[in-house]
Amino acid sequence: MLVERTLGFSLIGRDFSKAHAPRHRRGGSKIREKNALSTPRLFHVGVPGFVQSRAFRCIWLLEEIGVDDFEVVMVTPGQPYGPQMRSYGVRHSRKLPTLELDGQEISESGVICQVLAERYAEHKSLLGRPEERLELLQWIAMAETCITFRIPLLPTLMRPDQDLDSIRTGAVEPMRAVFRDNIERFEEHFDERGSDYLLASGFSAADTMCGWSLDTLHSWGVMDLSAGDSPKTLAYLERLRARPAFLEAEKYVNVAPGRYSRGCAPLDD
Ligand SMILES: N[C@@H](CCC(=O)N[C@@H](CS)C(=O)NCC(=O)O)C(=O)O
Repeated sequence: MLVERTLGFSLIGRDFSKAHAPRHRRGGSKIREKNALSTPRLFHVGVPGFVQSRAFRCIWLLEEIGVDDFEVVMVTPGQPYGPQMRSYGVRHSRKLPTLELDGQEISESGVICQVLAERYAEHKSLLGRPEERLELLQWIAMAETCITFRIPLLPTLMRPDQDLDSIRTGAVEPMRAVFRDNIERFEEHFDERGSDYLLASGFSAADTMCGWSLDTLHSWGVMDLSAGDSPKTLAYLERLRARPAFLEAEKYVNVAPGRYSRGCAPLDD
């Protein structure tokens, strides 16, 4: 299988032995039945109207593909994620998203999106064409780097003896300039390509990755796409937000901590 080739080990036949291990439900997804795959389980958190963790990218991707059989565990915001996930059997990961898949614990939203896209590629490919692979991987990585605080600004931000004004001029404004420049990267891309999505071949995992970044930073006002100089990137974000799979994935932010199956249906513990 593609996913096994990527990871370099077999994902099939591994055992979940923990108390909250995902159920391998019968009669679920046609995709799962056909390939005898286990149920992917993602850990996620959200604060309504403010933020959804990067697990959003992965749930959105599963929705785009049409995977019926997956589980989402919502943890409690504001409390360390590691101990909460450990109560569900996660051993090492402390960050969201974490994916449990066939006994493996997988971190990093970009890796998770790629692994899931490869796993279900036969059903619907969100990996673009073979000749777009390099581009796909670059966008997947850029989704994280375009929203990261620049390292040289961090010492300024973290100094204990400074007031709000000096933080603003020393770290926040320079960072805004970096974000503005990052938006230009998207704007140039859509200017040159004239495509609706990042890859010329259509919607892909690159869009679920960069889409969360643009959506989050635009909502926070950190990357202002409405300022007038990035109309194509704004239109791109609006296209993404209108996708039924995006709207489905948004629902989890409103539910209480606990386990859910697709469509936010609560699962018994
Ligand atoms: N590059 C990682 C970033 C993971 C990350 O920082 N996740 C946040 C939530 S979206 C988190 O777990 N924060 C808690 C912490 O840093 O302790 C990814 O893409 O998954």
